[in-house]
Amino acid sequence: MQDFERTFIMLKPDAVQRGFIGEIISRLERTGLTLIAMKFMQMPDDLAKEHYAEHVGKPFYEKLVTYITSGPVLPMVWEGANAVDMARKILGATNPQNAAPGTIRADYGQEIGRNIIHGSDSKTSAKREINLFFSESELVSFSKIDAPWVHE
Ligand code: DAT
Ligand code: MG
Repeated sequence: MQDFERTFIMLKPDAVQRGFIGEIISRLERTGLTLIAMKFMQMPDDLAKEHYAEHVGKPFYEKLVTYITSGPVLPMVWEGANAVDMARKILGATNPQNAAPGTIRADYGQEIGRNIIHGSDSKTSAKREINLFFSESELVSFSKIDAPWVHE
């Protein structure tokens, strides 16, 4: 089996408030990606600012931080073959109005400022974001029993 990649995925406050936690996790699970860490938390302001540091100064930055700290979020780490790109495809385009049907953002969202879910955009950001939300000991490495039926 190939070397697995890890990606950081987070359900945003709208996904939590609208009751889509279970459905969205199910959609990720059934792709064969493996959940190796999760938390349920109200994101502190400083963590939100660090998470979205690349967007400082952009016109939507303040609203983005307000949105992500407006209610509980559910940060997760998922592992699998080509996990970063695969998850981005499953999430869909940033703006739900441009996202392909069948993607999470298209199926659950209407607006870019309420786009349901976050996913790392590269291996480098995945590493940075995972370290921001989880310590090494919180990442649970294990072999899933169906692995030979998911991977060659
Ligand atoms: P993504 O979340 O797809 O990686 P991003 O990193 O460019 O997108 O932006 C982070 C979040 O900021 C995004 O999920 C929604 C919000 N956002 C991005 N571009 C925006 C814009 N032009 N107007 C309003 N919100 C925006
Ligand atoms: Mg991004």
